[in-house]
Amino acid sequence: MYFNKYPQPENFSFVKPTGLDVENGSMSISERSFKFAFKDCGDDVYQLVVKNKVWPKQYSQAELSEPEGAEKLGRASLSKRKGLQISNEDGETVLGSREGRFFGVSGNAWIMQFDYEKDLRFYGLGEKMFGFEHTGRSTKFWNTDAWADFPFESLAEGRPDPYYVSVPYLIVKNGENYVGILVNNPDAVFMHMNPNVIIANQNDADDILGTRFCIGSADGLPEVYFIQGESLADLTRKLQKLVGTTPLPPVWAFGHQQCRWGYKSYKDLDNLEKKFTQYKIPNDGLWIDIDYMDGFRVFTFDNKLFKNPGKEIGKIQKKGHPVVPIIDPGVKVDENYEVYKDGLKKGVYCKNPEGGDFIGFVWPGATVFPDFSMEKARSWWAAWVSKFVSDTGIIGAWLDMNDPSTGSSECHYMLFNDGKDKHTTYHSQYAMGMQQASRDGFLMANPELRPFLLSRSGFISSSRYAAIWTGDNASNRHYLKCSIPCTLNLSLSGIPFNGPDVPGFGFDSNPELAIDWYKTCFMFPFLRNHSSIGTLDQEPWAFGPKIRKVLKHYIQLRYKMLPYLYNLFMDQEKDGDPILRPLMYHFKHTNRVPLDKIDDQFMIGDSLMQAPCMEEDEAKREVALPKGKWLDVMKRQWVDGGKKVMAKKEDETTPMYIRDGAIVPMQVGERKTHENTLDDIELHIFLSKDNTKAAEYVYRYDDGQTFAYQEGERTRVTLKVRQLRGVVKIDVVDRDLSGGGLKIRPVLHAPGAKSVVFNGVELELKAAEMLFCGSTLKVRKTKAVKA
Ligand code: NBV
Repeated sequence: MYFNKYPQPENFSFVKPTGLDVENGSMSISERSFKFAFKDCGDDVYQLVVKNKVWPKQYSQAELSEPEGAEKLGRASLSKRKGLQISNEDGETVLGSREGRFFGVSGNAWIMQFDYEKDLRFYGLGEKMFGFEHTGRSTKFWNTDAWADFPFESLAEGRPDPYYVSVPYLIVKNGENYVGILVNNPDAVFMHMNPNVIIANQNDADDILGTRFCIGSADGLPEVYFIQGESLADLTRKLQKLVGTTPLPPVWAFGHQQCRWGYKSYKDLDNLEKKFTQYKIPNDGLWIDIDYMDGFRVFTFDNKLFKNPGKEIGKIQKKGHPVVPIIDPGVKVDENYEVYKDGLKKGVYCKNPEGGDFIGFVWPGATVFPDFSMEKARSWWAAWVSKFVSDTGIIGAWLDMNDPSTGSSECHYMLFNDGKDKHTTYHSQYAMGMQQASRDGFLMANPELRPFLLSRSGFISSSRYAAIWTGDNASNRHYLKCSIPCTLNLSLSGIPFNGPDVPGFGFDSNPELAIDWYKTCFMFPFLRNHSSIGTLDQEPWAFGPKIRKVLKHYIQLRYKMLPYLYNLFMDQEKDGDPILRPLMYHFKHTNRVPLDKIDDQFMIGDSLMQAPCMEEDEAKREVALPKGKWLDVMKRQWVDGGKKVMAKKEDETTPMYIRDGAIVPMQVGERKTHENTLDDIELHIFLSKDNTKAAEYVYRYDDGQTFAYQEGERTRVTLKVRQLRGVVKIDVVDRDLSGGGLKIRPVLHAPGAKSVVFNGVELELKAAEMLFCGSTLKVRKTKAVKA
């Protein structure tokens, strides 16, 4: 497979208006006949499926919510002359086929070309390394193992593409209108967003044809969803309904995670636990990498490193640190190894074209691979995972190398479905099969516990099973800067729970970089410190006391704001809004404050906005501040938005802006351990002097680990806040204490407030200070009250 050469429309034959029979759902293209169905699935989602014998079945195992199949075609239309059109509420066309290029084929490959206008903007595409807005790019979707599939020298400052995760989902922005195009096809899907590249790797060559905006695939059933959205938020919610939202993870998954390729023994875990306690740095998961295994045999432990894994893991977990082992899919070929023998007996491995088991060369040497495309292999794997979970007491796992990485063995010889299906039918879904089976295994062992799985690769809808970390990055500013757009686009593409290795995986990190990386990512949905073997240590204390103090502050702050993050995740599960959002998710792009290409600022929920300093020697940076009033945390002042402002780079602070009217639940005081007190919170209320608008916030908490919340065991308190003539009124307007009682401690960031009244009772206000993002904020607090 070539990664930077793409199918081009010139090599396709397109259906002519005379060959398109819309009434009967058939078309002919140079002597070949195709059947098609274009239907309205409800909720402004439209599905096109084209059938022909070269695409015998739908190989995609993406779990999409069943389209309803209404008769009408709502905001979409298909006609001989214009091809496919999607319009907005007012009937204006947002996306339309390029004339005469509605659908084309080239052998088994297919393509759809659309009208390109220079105002169109492109986003999404799942996990990509090339920035937030994608105009001018061509890309493919094919899960890769970046460090093995691209020349090593090209990685450090490069933008390897395709990357680990394949989500062929393109967001097209046309003014304030949006259309999402989801290609439900596991083969090598490609997309052109008007690239100016004709000769591969020659960026200066002109695109002589100009309007190259296409989607297609090298093979496989053309099943394409078109989703119309009135805003980016509306579109994202509709996409999430289709692909499924991410089930609420256990609360420990939102804490800080400590990992390193090299942690491998009980001694390492014990040592880490002691260090976090000694320095009063909160941390949840402690992760162990491949060396804990006996000769890299999956589901085993090296008995010199763990004498009694169950007991030793239990000891660490009792102290509040879930131990998260890596699990690779490859099974060592070894006649004396139970797992291998069992799989052989059950016939669960991928085949080669000669009918033998496909052999790859990964950590254990010669390795076979469970064929997750088959139910029997998924349940076989689930049973082994379940046993591993029961034997060790683990409550989460780290699924690596599932791209799948086959080492030096060409993966096209790896066949699926007992050798009947070629490699391309399942390659990019392999990780998802492993995630599904692993989640099933955890649930078999502990049906009441929410498992946490982290995976390297993924596919459409895989966020139902596992979170994603964005693979092997490098400890440098290039990857630091890429981390924001990469996480934002994954978040817009149906994978909201994700994050990079902080402060960088490959090569050595350094004090300044570690600080900038933590300041940037401390509120990312997933936060894990992970580094490669052979690199300098980079635990939060590794760079000395001065740096430790700063990193500790940001980690503590994440824990302080954990109730906010956790509640954002509950919203995600219910409505589909991601945690990290681009500014244009909430604000309009204007000429004064253009937002459509901003990739170095982001929103955390709808209340907090960060604009981190990521350059090495910058003294200050420009920040786009959308309309409205903001609390500039560094300046400790309310400032007017609707313009660009400057922020200084300082050692301990970071540019953070809080929206007027924001209500942010936080844990009490400074957080020194991972322990949470979700039933006793500070309620931070941010109000500029003249803000008289009512604000509402729904605070929820549950036991943080089981599914009991689905049976109603969750506390839910709706609060209304309003400031009028210097009085801040806080009222509980709805209350369900099914998960337990709730104590609230209002904290005011409201310079105009003279008094505060909670449920009709005036509370005494006391002046206090609070260290927030390195800045000492003057606040006023009241005593705790019962909700
Ligand atoms: O298991 C070792 C590493 C792991 O630390 C990393 O996070 C994975 O992305 N793993 C890849 C295999 C080695 C890659 C060079």
